[in-house]
Amino acid sequence: MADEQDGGGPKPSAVEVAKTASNYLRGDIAKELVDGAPGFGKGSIQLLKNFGTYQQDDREQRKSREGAKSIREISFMIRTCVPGGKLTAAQLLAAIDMGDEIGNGTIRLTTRQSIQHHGVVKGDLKEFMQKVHTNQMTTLAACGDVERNIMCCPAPIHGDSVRDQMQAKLDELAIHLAPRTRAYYEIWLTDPETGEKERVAGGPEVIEPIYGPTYLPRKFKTAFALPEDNCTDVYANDLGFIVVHDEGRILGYNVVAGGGMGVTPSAAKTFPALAKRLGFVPPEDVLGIAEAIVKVQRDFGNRSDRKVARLKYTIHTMGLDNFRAKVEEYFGKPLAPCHPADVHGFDDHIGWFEQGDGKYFYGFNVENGRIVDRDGFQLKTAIRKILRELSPGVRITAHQSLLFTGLAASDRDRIAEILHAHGVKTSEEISTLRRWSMACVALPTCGLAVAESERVLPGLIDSLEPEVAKLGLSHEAFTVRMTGCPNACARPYNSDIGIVGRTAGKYTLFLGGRLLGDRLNEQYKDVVPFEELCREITAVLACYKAERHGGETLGDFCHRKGIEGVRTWADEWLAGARGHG
Ligand code: SRM
Ligand code: SF4
Repeated sequence: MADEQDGGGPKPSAVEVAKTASNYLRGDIAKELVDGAPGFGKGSIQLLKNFGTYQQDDREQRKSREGAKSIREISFMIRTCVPGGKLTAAQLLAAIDMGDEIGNGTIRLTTRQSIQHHGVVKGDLKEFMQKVHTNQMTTLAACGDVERNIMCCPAPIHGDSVRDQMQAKLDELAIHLAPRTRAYYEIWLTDPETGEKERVAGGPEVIEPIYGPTYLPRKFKTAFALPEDNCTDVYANDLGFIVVHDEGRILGYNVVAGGGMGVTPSAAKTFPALAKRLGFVPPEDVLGIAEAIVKVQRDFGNRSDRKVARLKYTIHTMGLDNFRAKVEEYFGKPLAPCHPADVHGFDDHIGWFEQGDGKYFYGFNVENGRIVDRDGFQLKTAIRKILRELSPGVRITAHQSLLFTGLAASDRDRIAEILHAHGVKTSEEISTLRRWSMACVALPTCGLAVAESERVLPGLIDSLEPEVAKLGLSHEAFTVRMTGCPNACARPYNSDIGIVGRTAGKYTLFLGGRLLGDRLNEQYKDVVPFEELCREITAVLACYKAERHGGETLGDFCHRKGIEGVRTWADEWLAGARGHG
């Protein structure tokens, strides 16, 4: 229950108070940036998120400082927006260089097609932002209570005018929903040496026409998808546009709203949700309907309790029909009913493909999105070499991986040669299991992690691979998604197998979602020690192998048989009662 204000009505949350007093996100950031302290004050920490910047510390360093619990080595995670995951070789190279020069020597491709750097210290923040700007990219609205990086299928298939039109629509929408505040330029892009006021074109302050002075009650996420290719997990977003097309022409978009994954287990009022089908719009109304939905969320979202401030809760509280009516009022006309088209395919675009203009693209699986050099595994160096030598176009997928585009047929062997020379496998050499797995960042940087994720999933996959092979399931595609807490940054709640951090070393297992992303899974077992995960999952796979119907997918099988049925079967198998224990 939110606190009441003196005059009645719920008290705005601390973040709302900070935003209200911030003068369009400025607050005290500029002042605190040069105050000599290693970090920022509470209000600025919240405002910084709108500039893609999170104050963090390495949680392992914390532990190792005996008797000095309160001392933390503060550094920053910075997220750069990459709308639709589209960038150039030069931009990715610059991002990798910045990781080496200013960050922790790695970069991270995210589940929403953007890039994260970790380990940037306060004194280097401004230089970092200026480099991002020089690289023609931005961190503005990569995090915070605004529209985040908008997702779209990144596959560069020329001659597929539907995909082209969809990708172009994303670009329009990203510009339309971008915050207009000049705070970003004032704080980060002024030149302290020359005292120059702004490096970029000046002009009068523009009051936020869409967001207003307090922006949105919470983060807001949007994705585009094709019915035949839901590679962006459109139903996990606050707002989704599913293309309706016929013979190469986009007829319009089915609009879905109110998806979101994060839950707080201790707060029963929170839940994961898939977006609900709201209505259909022609292409020229995409910007208008998006703006109307954002504004309804701005005006009716909960501003006192951030746990229930996402659009999914606004819809839950208002009821879908009332929400639709309010959206229609803001939109200025009624919404047509949804077209029957819905998602029915999913492609991660991994592998070698013709792109329709005589050239090729190569979908390269980056395990958990981490671009790093380690002993015997020089992934960062290999990617640098590919980018410098072949100058491909680059796309980031919603599965934390890369597409190298515009390649010649002969580049295929060269890419394999470069990868092998650096101890890296090609996408064709990794298992289907690994290809479809993904983990969130979690420890040591994420302040919300209760368990490991990115650092332990590869090992779990190592142990599962032989079990999957023994069961003859090596070619089955199913999603395994792991997170270090229930906030669900790797979207575990609509996957075939979801593994969600419960407490240190222990996880909740979920089953019954699917690759298609249009069904939530259900809790299968709770508080499972990490060491038990391989056995538990193998038992589920054994059940699937024994009892599936025809080409049924893992998620569909678990859904049909029911969680209880799978559990009983798998437990008997584990106990040896089925002769396999
Ligand atoms: Fe996330 C918070 C990382 C995609 C739901 N997420 C965080 C923070 C910033 C932790 C924090 O608040 O202190 C994590 C930074 C960790 C670090 O050290 O880097 C973080 N989220 C990520 C990324 C990098 C995970 C990854 O491995 O790729 C993804 C960045 C996406 C991007 O480029 O914008 C990321 N986060 C997601 C997704 C997936 C998606 O959007 O498709 C979700 C679930 C969908 C959703 O939003 O509901 C997600 N992140 C959350 C939540 C829970 C939100 C909620 O409504 O309950 C939080 C916590 C919060 O907002 O309070 C969170
Ligand atoms: Fe951190 Fe939790 Fe998100 Fe993982 S799911 S990155 S642990 S907030």
